[in-house]
Parts: sequence; structure tokens; C-alpha cells
Amino acid sequence: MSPSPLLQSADRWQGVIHRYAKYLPVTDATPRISLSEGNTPLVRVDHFVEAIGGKFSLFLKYEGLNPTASFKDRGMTLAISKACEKGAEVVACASTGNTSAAAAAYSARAKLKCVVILPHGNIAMGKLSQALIYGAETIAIRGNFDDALRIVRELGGTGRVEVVNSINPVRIEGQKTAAFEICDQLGRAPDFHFLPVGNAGNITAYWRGFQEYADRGLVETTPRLMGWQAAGAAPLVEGKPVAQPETIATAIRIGNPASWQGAETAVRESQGGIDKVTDEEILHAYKTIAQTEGILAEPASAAPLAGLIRAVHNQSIPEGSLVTATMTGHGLKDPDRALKTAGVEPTVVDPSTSAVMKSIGM
Ligand code: AN7
Repeated sequence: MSPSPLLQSADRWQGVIHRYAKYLPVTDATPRISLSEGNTPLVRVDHFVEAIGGKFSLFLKYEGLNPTASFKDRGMTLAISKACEKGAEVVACASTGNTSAAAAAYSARAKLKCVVILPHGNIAMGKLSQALIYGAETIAIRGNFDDALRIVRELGGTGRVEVVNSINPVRIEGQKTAAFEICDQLGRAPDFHFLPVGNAGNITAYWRGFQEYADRGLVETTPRLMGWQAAGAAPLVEGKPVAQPETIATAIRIGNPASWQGAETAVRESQGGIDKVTDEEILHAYKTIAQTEGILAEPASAAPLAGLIRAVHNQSIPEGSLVTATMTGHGLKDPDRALKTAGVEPTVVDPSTSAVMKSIGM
């Protein structure tokens, strides 16, 4: 049977390596382990801007719509492809949840053994389910992410496992494609880009992506990068590691970021900044974006939105600016938080139209 013309269509999206190969450390000999990640929507959110009293245009890069529902797929397609090229048999990562979900999925597709090390009791339910159902060896340590990362570094040191955390530089290379896509989608670079910061790989990657596009003359400017940490886990703001990081945004519950230097460089060179927002501000932004725009992002992703609300109060965004922000992970990763934050329960009624009408006040 000959393949249908559809299967040969050059237009079919085949993931970030296929689309951006010439900007990535791959050759024709590199296997391409892809789940067609990337090409995520850039959604204009005027109602949210109006609700917070802003006078700028805001677009959200909806990374929760990636195959494992977070931005981590961009770096993982490359990390797992390179691991296969090297002939690795076992990959490992430490994770607050999303990296492990991505590592587990891409490893399944590549037939690699995958070991994920997680902080016991501090992983959102969706992320834990992903690691388990994709078939990763899932180890929960009685410690936090920083302990898990230390262990993974040591495992890597044995030379017997390939580490796929962002200390593996190809992860950052893959993640920079989100900045490329934003420029491609807007036809220019934004004036400001807001994003959450945990282990600081992503802010490092975005800066590299925006710079490379500018260096190649594909855009004329680069944005100011505005990174947001949770107040209880804000080592980059405090200027020193935090021994016991705490926040409801478990994705960014990290006290000693691996890409510390990368974040500082990104902020300095882009003339941006890193600041912190409280859990209360994060949850307010999380609920507001859901209820004004129908966009459900996980709490960590709401940190930059909380940051934007602050920026409006401080009048630090000039009128008419073009602003973008990354919604790094899907809100369904953490349904418990959605239920708690909604603060309401379903109304239970008898199975009659009149009971429903009475209940909804009609
Ligand atoms: C939704 O999965 O570190 O500053 O182990 O899952 O690049 O670390 C996740 C991080 C933001 C922070 N938003 O990005 C992990 C992990 C979400 C995240 C971040 C994470 P980095």
C-alpha cells in the first residue's frame, strides 16, 4: 500500500527539532525522538489586561498544550534524541514533576529505561500519574528537589546514566525554540517577556533564543526578561540558596537553582529583572486568568501573571507595550489546587428541570 499524500505533507508539524534543526546541535545522524511538541498557541488576552488595569497588549504562550502538558517537552525531545545518538541505555532526572513527566514519555517512545527522582509528597497528582503510567522507575525521596538534583548529579558521575536535567546543555537548546516561536508568531520580538523561574533553565533558554534570532537578523530587538519566583522559594531574589523552599507552586519549589548564572546573565543583558510574588498573589492571578480568559495554567505559571499585576501597580510597563508571558504548564496537572481555589462545590439537586432552575435562580 502506498502512503497517503497526507503522510508526506511538508506542512505537517513534526516537532521542534524538525522545525528548527539548523539552530540545534543535531545532524542527519541524530535520531529524532519527537511527540510533535512545540507550535503552541500564542493567545491574546485582552480581558485579563482589562481586569488588571493594564494599558498594553498581552499574549500568552500556552505551553500547557505540549504533548505532556508542559514546556519541558521542547528540551526533552532533544535530550532523549541525543541520549539515543550516544547509545545511552538509562536516563535519569530529578524533578518537581514536569521534567519527569516529559522524560518518562520521551523515554517510552525511545525504548530507554528512565529513572525519575521526586520530592515525596510535593508532586502534583497529574505529574506523578504521568511518570507512573509512561513506565518510568519512580523514586520518591524524603527530601526536596535540591536533594534529588544532588543525587542525580552523583548518578551521572558514575558514567552509567545520562542525566536529562537542564544541567544537560541540550535541554536549554531545545527550550530556546519557544522564544523562536514567539518571534515567528508575532513577526517581531515582544518588548517584555514574563516567565516563572525555578531551576532557571527556561529563562536561560529564552534569552539564548531571543538573542540568536536577533543575531541572525530575524528580529530587530530583544525583550526585557522578567522572571518571577515564589516568595518562599526565591533564592535568586535573596541572592543566596534557600535551605527549605516552600510554596504552593510545587513546580518552582526549588532552593538552589542549577542555572543561577544563566538567569543572572539573562536578566542583566536583557535589562530585565527577577522578583518574587506571594502564594496569595499567585493564586489570585491563577483564578483571574481562568475566569477572565478560560485559560487554566498551573500555579507556577501564574507567578508571572501575578508579577504583571505588580508591574501595573508600579507602572513599570509603558503604555502600548507588547508583552508576552509563558504559561509553562497546564492547570490540569494539579486538579486539587483548582478545586481548592475555585472555593465552591457542585450544587447537588434532584434530577428535575425545576430543581435545576430553582438552583440557578431562574
Ligand atoms: C510549570 O519539572 O524544575 O526555571 O523538575 O514545571 O526552567 O526550572 C519544573 C520547573 C516553571 C520553572 N513552570 O522552570 C521540574 C522543574 C513549571 C515548571 C518551571 C517549572 P525552570
